[in-house]
Amino acid sequence: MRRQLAICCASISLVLAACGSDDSTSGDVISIVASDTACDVADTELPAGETTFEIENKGDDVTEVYVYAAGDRIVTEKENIGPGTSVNLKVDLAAGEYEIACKPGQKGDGIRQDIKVSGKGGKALESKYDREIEFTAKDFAFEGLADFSAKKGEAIEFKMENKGPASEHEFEVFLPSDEELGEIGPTKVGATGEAIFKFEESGTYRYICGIDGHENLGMKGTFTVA
Ligand SMILES: [Cu+2]
Repeated sequence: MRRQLAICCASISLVLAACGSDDSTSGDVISIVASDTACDVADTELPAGETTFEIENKGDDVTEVYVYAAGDRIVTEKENIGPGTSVNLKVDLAAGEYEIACKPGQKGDGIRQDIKVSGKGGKALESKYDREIEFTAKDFAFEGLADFSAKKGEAIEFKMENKGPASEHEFEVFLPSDEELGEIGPTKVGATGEAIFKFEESGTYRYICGIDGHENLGMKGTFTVA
């Protein structure tokens, strides 16, 4: 099914959900069928340059699709792909070896498919961040950060899933000087909040949940950057 999205956006203003993001295509169009158990990439040897992955989620769970370069460095990603929906993901890859990961349930390492890109063109990787860490907030504790530490200069995407049962939670990070570095804002039960933090200074960082009283209930901790 190849939808004419440019026409869709101009003439059917009610179909906003399908038009909210840049869903146009460029370069070769390669289909990816994501399900709860598979990540079928129609072509695994691609020419360098622009490619559009046309992703269809045939699973029962919300999924996301990542393109990784060597060392699990994230090239790009598309999140929140609902069951039965399709989205486009444009890439501009230089020659090299990559992996595509479909992540049913939007967690873990995902189902991986190797792809190889060859020829001239495309962009070398300039990742927005070096890696990501997933952790949870519950009433009233953070879990999954006990062993966390970072290298000076690393940029890391933090993904916090609120596992409830009742309260919203935040994740505020403070520099060794105790200035605030940044935060994941109030995140509802069942939702996942995200923020990218770049650690320019070494030392001990502190984090808390900034919602009234949660720090004193135990939602706090520290990690080191070295
Ligand atoms: Cu909290």
